Amino acid sequence: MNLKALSYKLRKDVINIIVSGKGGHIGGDMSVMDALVALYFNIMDVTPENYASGKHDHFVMSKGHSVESLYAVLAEKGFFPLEQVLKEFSRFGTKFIGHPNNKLPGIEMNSGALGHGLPVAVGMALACRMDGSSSRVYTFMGDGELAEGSNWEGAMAAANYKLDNLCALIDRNRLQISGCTEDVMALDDLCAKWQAFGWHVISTKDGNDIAELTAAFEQAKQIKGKPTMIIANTIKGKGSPVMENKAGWHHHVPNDEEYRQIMQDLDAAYEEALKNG
Ligand SMILES: Cc1ncc(C[n+]2csc(CCOP(=O)(O)OP(=O)(O)O)c2C)c(N)n1
Ligand SMILES: [Mg+2]
Repeated sequence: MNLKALSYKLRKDVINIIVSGKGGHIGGDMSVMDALVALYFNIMDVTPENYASGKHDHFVMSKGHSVESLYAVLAEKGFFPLEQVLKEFSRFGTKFIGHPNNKLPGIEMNSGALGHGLPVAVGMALACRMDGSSSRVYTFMGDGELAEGSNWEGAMAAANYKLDNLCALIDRNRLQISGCTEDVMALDDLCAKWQAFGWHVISTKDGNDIAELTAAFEQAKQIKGKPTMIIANTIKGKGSPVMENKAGWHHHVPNDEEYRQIMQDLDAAYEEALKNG
């Protein structure tokens, strides 16, 4: 499968989900999509078939506001039909709400209140080890999310317990809800911070490059005695200049003209990926 092309097809699904539900965190959906595609299609052992057994790799979407990207990926994996997401997302009484909900197949943890994914993933990784399970635990966080102090308690605990079955990823798009992370709550030197907390750190050159991300996840599997943090240097709104690097597109529903332009850009990127793939 041409995963680069798939990532642009899934971005189009996300745009349609957001337009159908009249709301959504579009910018962070676009920046994290390539990491989700690399994880779900190259790395993680989890399918609709093995999910009920509990014997599979585990994922926590800590940056829960990017749920639309997770819905698109889980639909592509066959956990539920995309048509159902399009029909139900954000409508009254649905399970397809605006943040991850563990009543849905494929979603193990409710999230959305930032800062809880890593601490819970630490507990899941510890539980896997105590059960003698070889399953690995993954969690994706936002960079703005790191302002929550609970992350740093999780960071200490993961290193303390030498959780080499845990791999976290930061969607380092350098924007949060109201502007640049470095203006709102400065994070750099982010690599040095995680290293000081006892983690193996991989900083990607291009956090929207599926091959580079896949190599990073593979490297993490080889690391013994410590957890791994992948800092994915991404572009918020990746896929169309209409959305890219704009804080105002953190949560935004495209109007008709924006929608047409974004879909045209995503189609062009899809075709380009097919040609080069
Ligand atoms: C505890 C908590 N406080 C505030 C919010 C509101 N909120 C939703 S998204 C967001 C910004 C997150 O920025 P970042 O983690 O960088 O996400 P991304 O850029 O990947 O979309 C905030 C403050 C929240 N969801 N949870
Ligand atoms: Mg961010």
